[in-house]
Amino acid sequence: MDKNTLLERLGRQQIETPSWGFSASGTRFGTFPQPWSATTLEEKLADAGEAQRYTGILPRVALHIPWDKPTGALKDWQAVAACARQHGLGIGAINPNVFQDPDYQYGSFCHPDPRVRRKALDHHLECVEIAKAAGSDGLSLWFADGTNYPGQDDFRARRQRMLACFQELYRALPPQLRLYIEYKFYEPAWYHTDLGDWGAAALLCRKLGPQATVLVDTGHHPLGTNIEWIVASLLDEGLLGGFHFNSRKYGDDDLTVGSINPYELFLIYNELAAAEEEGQATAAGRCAARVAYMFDQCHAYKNTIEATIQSAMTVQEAYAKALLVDRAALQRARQACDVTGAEEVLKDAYHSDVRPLLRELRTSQGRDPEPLKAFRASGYSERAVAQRSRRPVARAGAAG
Ligand code: PSV
Ligand code: MN
Repeated sequence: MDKNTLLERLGRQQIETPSWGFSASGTRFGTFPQPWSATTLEEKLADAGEAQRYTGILPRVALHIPWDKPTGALKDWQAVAACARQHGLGIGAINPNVFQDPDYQYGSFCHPDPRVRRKALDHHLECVEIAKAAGSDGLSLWFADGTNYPGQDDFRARRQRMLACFQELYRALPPQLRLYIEYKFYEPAWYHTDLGDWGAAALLCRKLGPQATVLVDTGHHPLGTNIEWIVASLLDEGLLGGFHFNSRKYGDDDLTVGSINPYELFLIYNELAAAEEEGQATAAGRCAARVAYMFDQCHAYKNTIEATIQSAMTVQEAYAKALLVDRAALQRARQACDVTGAEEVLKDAYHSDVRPLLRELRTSQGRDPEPLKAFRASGYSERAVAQRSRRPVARAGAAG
């Protein structure tokens, strides 16, 4: 690929930041106060705008409802969207929350009680209206639904209840709004989860229609799962809707993307870049062109904006390396069953130093070539600490 095409493709890379990634977070055992962390929606948008200003690839913020409902000066969704615009941002995916209210102890869309299912569905319908008002084109859906002991509930009845709720939700979607249906194999339910894997999510999408797609959260698989193969399979089916990027060592750790497994991140991007190159000619190519990329990370130990900028730089590097894969050589090696040769093609790209290329990209966009260093030198965090540190820390939510 020539350098101009490379720079042009890198220049189009975009990732959404999660509003909750800028607030104080912690572990399941507690939330840690961080003097710089954002408490209000205005502060989250300001911080997200700062991360965007330095990187240029984070133009939208995903919101979690009700954590991010308008309050105070932001009196409605138009005001929220206007505030985002002031910070150079748009509103990304709207994330309903049916996992914290005590009514959802035994499930939401799968709950045996129709009253609870109705409440969960109404919340989703409210989120459709929020998406319309805030200018978002996606709902990102995650369900904590599952059971904790054998025999607790009827698996098939739960599936049918979930499908019925989804069908009503789907009927309420305007044509531009996509559903990103997220799966997770366990937690908070320990015996079974109703949307436990990509197969369950994909089957549901098939039953619903083309606006329903699967979202892959990289932290939501059993250890050792081949995520790049899942990505390839979903692309091939035209069902890959989006990502929640983060990194993990043991469970759903929500660590900074690429911090533990950068080669895996590269291999995921390799599948995406290969599909992109097929363009409109294949289902995978058409699907890849519409994937919604998002971070879903909690920064309990790092400065939140620094961690976000670091994440943006990491995904830029992973994507740049994936674009450098010599596809013709890879194809030749595969065709000849040259296993070592094929792997070496990938390793060659993976070991390339793409940082000079990315510095050139940023300079051409009028940005500092070293976003993390530039942000650290800017004094923004010090000013935020001075303004925010005397306030009580609100738990803005961080289920991970
Ligand atoms: C669940 O673990 C999840 O990944 C979902 O995306 C939620 O919306 C998010 O975490 C909340 O932190
Ligand atoms: Mn997630």
